[in-house]
Formats: sequence, C-alpha cells, structure tokens
Amino acid sequence: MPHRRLAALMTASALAAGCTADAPDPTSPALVPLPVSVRASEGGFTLDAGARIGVREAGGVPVAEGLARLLRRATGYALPVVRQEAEITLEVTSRPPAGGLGQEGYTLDVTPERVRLAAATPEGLFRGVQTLRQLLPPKVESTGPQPGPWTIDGVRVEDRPRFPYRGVMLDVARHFFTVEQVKRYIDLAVAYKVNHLHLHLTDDQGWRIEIKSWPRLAADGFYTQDDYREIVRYAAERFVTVVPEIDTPGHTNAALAAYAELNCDGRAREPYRGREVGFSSLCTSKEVTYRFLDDVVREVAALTPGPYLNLGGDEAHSTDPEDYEKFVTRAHQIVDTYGKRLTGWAEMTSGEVAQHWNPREPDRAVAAVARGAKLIMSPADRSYLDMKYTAGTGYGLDWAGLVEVGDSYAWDPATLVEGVTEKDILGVEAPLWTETLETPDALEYMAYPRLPGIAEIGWSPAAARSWEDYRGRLAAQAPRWQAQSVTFYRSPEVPWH
Ligand code: TNX
Repeated sequence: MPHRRLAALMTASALAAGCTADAPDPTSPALVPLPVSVRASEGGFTLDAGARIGVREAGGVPVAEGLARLLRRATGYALPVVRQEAEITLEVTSRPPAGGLGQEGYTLDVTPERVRLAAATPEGLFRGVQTLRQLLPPKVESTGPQPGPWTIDGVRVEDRPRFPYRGVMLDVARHFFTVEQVKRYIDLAVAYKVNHLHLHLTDDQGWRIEIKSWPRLAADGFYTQDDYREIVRYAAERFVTVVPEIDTPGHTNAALAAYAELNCDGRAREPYRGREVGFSSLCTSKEVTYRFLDDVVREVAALTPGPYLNLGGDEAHSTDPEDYEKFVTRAHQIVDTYGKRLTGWAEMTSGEVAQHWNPREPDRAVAAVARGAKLIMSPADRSYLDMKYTAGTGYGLDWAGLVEVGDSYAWDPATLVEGVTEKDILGVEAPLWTETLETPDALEYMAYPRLPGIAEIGWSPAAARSWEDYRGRLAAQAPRWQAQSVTFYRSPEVPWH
C-alpha cells in the first residue's frame, strides 16, 4: 500500500495508468467505491437557493439535468441548468488530468466558491455525479424537500475504474419483476458506479421476454418487447449496458413446455415451479432447435444496443457433452450473424467472455482464458447475492456457503483463481438468483449491503482496499438507504451509526 505522501508525489501519468492509489485517510469522506485519490482541502462549499448547474458541452446536458432533478427533489431549489460556468460546473474535456482518465474517469473539485466536475465523456461525468451525491448530506437522497444547509467539505477527487465491467445480474425468470422494480434496482446500483445489468430472462420456470416469432414462449409475467426497450433505454440513460441472457441448452423447461417440437421426443414438458436445476435440454440434434435459436437471437439482438448476448450454457447436465460442443459452436455462429459478442457462464466452451461462478470449478475459468476469452468474476461464495448471510437469514440458498458482508468484500478477482491474472479479467458481477425471492424488499435485503462491496472490488484500486476501512464507509451508506426506504440487512459486522 503506497504511503500517502509518496502517493502524493506520484505523477498524473501513473494515475492515468491506474497503478497508484492513496492509502485511505480516516478523515476522508465515506465514499463507496473508494476513489483512486481523495485529498481534503480548505473550507467547504454550500449549495444555496440561487445556485445553477453549468455545462457548456451539449453532451453533458443530460447528465446535468439528471443531477438537477436529483438535487431539486431534496433541496426544493430551482437549480436551472445553464450553458456557462456556474456554481456547479460539469465539463466534458479532453485536457488532462480529467481528459486522461479514460471513458469513466473524472476529477471533482470542491472549493468554497464552486464545485467543478470534469471528465472525458458524459459517462465519466455521470460516474462523478455519484461521488458528488455521496459528498452531500444523506438527506440529499430524500424524495421530498429537506431543510439545509447543503454543505460539502473541500476536496479534490481523481478517479477511474480498475475494470471496465462492473455488473449486477437479476434473475427475472424464477420470479418475475416488473419494469418499475427493475428500474429501482438500476437506480440503487448506479450509485455505486455499476455499469452493466445482466438480465437472466429465461429458465426452467419461465420465459420472460416476448419473442414475436415464437409467441407462446412468454406466457405469464414477461416483458413485452416495448417493456424491454424501456428497460434498455432507462439503463442507457444511466450509462448502464443491458446484457440479455437466454439460457441454453439447459435451463430451458419453459421453452420445452411451450413448444413440443423443441423436445427430442416431440412431447411438450409440464410447466415447472420447483428449484431443481440440470434436468432440461433443448434437442441439439433437431434443425428446428437452430431455427428457434436464430429467431430468438435475431429478435433479442435487434432490441439490444449493447455488444453482448449471453446464451447461458451452465449446468447442462442433461445434454450429452459432444452434443453440447456442437450446439455451442452453432449458437456462437448465430450470435455472430446478428452482430453480437457471445457471452456465457464458465461451462460455455466458446464465446468472448466467460463468467466464473462455481468455486468448485476454477479450471473452467482457466480453460476459458486459455482459449482467449476474458473473464467476469462472480464466485458464488463471494458475490452471489442469493446466498444467505447467516443460517438465520430468512431468504436465500446456501449451496455455496453462508456469505456475510465481510466474506463478500474481502477477496480480489486477480488472486482468486490460480492461473487467472488481472489482464484476463473484464470485471466483476453480483448475481441475484430468485428461486427464494419474490418481492422487491427481498431483493434489496439480499443485495444491500453486499452489492456495493462487489461494485467497489470492480472499481477501486486493489492496494487501497481493506475490510477495516470499508466497513466504516459502508456504515455511512445506511442513512442514504433509509432516505430511499431501502430494505437492508443490518449485519453485525458493520459499525452502523
Ligand atoms: C447456480 S450460477 C445456477 C443457477 C441457480 C443458482 C442459485 C449458475 C450459472 N447456475 O441456476 O439459480 O446457482 O444460487
């Protein structure tokens, strides 16, 4: 861990290369994820009723408007967005240092006169806005007007992410969640600089996305194509890329129940409501299976602006291994045809990105790297939000163990699996499987407070992170969640105030 004064001597280019970080300073603001560099400065800035939000570059206007909407709710101030320097200024610039901090990096300066946020892109501004939110008093998260003052201590932040992919996954197949519920899940996660939403759209228990060419797939509880477009749009407005997952060739009972011809024996399966896995398979030897897959991939790809299309590939215990290989090869070609990059779980033997999930099968991650894939690290015993915190947790599963908040935080993606190093890793993800979760409160209880820790692992420099320091910063999030009526688990490991 670099000494603070030494870190202060490190050059801007070292920062730009992402290879340095200040050791956490106990007097620093309680930010999650921890930025690359935070330096306290003299005095403080107070937002008052006459303040304006200034942005010269057209690209920054939506971010400025978003910040204004958030601040107006709690402060009751007018906060007009103006196209010039103002009390709070957002700037899109290619000039260093902000301009050299990559697509998501930013600098944030708070002085008694003004707040100045700068980044190379609107996305970088949006990430910086999340830091600014956390510098303001927690009541800034309230949905109705609160009394001031709205003071921020003087500070200079320089920041950029460690990994480009910081994801959350929501299983909307085992239990369905509405568009509004998904929007709230996005809203809460982006505060921690999450930038991908992986939607597990299909499984044995349900098919949750309308496919026009196979209209019986989605029966009850599903997104129409317009619903899905709305999720994608809402996510994109928050610089979140949606990664749709159509799980194949296993986890397909819902499709096998809707269309008899997808079964090798030509007989439709019964709908399934249980919690078993590994019993279903598409019929890999039938041509109709590939026409089906082509139709589904074509429609989903057309609705999805992001680069990835995930075809699952996990737990295909009812597919013969040779047939599995053949299926995946053809599936990869289909995804290519529609201009997307194939991603899947670690079992998938083709594709550009593989997701490590099973702590008992690290070799699959190593094999994926060997064939040239990048990894998303989501080890179930650390990052699965559906694992119980303790034996007494009222929801969740425990097949990967009990995962207290400290367990989910205290690991590093680049040292987890022997033979997998930093350069092999695209990022991290926190999946939330919903076999046992039926309500938004249950989702939030499992995600908070673990989700912010996974987000920090993906964002913050490894050398600057420690559980001891993190638990204090995490505790400071609680009043922010309370202001938004977030249901969260009051772990005894966290020093809540
Ligand atoms: C394993 S993770 C699964 C899911 C379950 C989850 C429950 C993965 C690729 N497959 O089907 O929902 O465990 O924790």
